[in-house]
Amino acid sequence: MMNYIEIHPDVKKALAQHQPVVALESTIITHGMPYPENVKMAKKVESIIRNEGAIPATIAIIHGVIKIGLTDDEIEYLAQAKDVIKVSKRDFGYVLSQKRDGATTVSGTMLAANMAGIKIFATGGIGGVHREGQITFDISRDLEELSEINVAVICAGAKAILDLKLTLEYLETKGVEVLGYQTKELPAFYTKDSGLELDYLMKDAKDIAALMHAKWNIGLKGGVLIANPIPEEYSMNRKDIEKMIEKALQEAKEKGIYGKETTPFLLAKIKDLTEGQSLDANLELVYSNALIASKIAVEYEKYKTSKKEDI
Ligand code: PSU
Ligand code: MN
Repeated sequence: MMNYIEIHPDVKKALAQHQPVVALESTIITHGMPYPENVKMAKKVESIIRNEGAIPATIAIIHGVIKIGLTDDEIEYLAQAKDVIKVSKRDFGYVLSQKRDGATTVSGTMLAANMAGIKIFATGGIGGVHREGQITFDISRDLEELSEINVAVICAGAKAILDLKLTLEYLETKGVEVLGYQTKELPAFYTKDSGLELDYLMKDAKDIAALMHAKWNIGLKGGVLIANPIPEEYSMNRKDIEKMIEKALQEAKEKGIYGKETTPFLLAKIKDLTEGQSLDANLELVYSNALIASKIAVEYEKYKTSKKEDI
C-alpha cells in the first residue's frame, strides 16, 4: 500500500500523537466550484480547521499517488489541472495504475481517510438518490460508503437536485444514522429546511463524539452523517432554488447527461442560473461544516483519551 499512499508529515504527526484530524474532499475543488474560488475555499477551510486546534487533510490523487493532506502548491495545481478524474471506489485502480490525477468524491474520500485512520470528514453536500432514481438507478456511491466505512461526515444535507426523501429511506435501509446538528429537520444544502424530519437532534460536538464511540465500540460498521444547516443569513429561498433546479434537471435530460457527469453538470448549471449567489452560499456552508467537524474531532480525541479506547 505504501507506494500508493502518501501522508503529509503534519497529518502523520497528528495521527501518531492522537491529535484531531479532519479530512476534506477534492471533487468539490475540481468539479464543484470554478477557479479561483475553489482555491480560496480549499485554503480557507484548512485555516478554519487549524484555528480550532485540528489538522486538515485534504485528500486527492496526484500523478497516481493518494495524498492524505495536500501542500498549498498541490491545491493550486489540482484546482487548475485539466482532465482530473472524479474518483469514487470504482476509479481508484485505474487512476493509480495510470498515474493520473484524481479528485475524490465523498465516497472516495471516506475510503482514503479510512486507510489513513482519519475518522472525521467535512464536506459541502453528499450525493444521494437522484430524482427518478427508481427508474435511472442513479444512486450515489456516497451512500454505500456511508454504510460501510467508519467515518463521520459533516455536511449541509444534500442538494435538492436529489430526491431527499428517497435518500433518507436509502440511508435508513443501509443503517446510517443521520443526525441533525442543532436541528430536527434535514437541511437541503442551499436552504436550512427540506420539510423532512430527522430522528435525532444533537446539541453539541461532545454528544456526537460520544455517539461515534458508542456505535464503533460495539463493533457496528458504517459512517455517521451529521447534517449541519447552512447559516441562516446565507440560506436561500426554497421556491427560487427549486425553479432553478427544475430548469437544470430538464436541460440535463435533454442533453442526455448520465452517470458521473450528472452531478457536476447540475452543480455548474445551478451556479449559472443563480448568477453566483449559490456559490456564495456554497462557500459559507462549507466553512460552517469545517468548523463543526473540527469541534467534533477535538471532542472525539478527548473522549478517546479519557476512556483509553483505541478506536
Ligand atoms: N454535491 C454538492 N457538491 C459537490 C458534490 C455533491 O453539492 O461537489 C460532489 C461530492 O464530491 C459528492 C459527489 O461526493 O459530488 C457525488 O457525485 P455522484 O452524485 O456522481 O455520486
Ligand atoms: Mn450517480
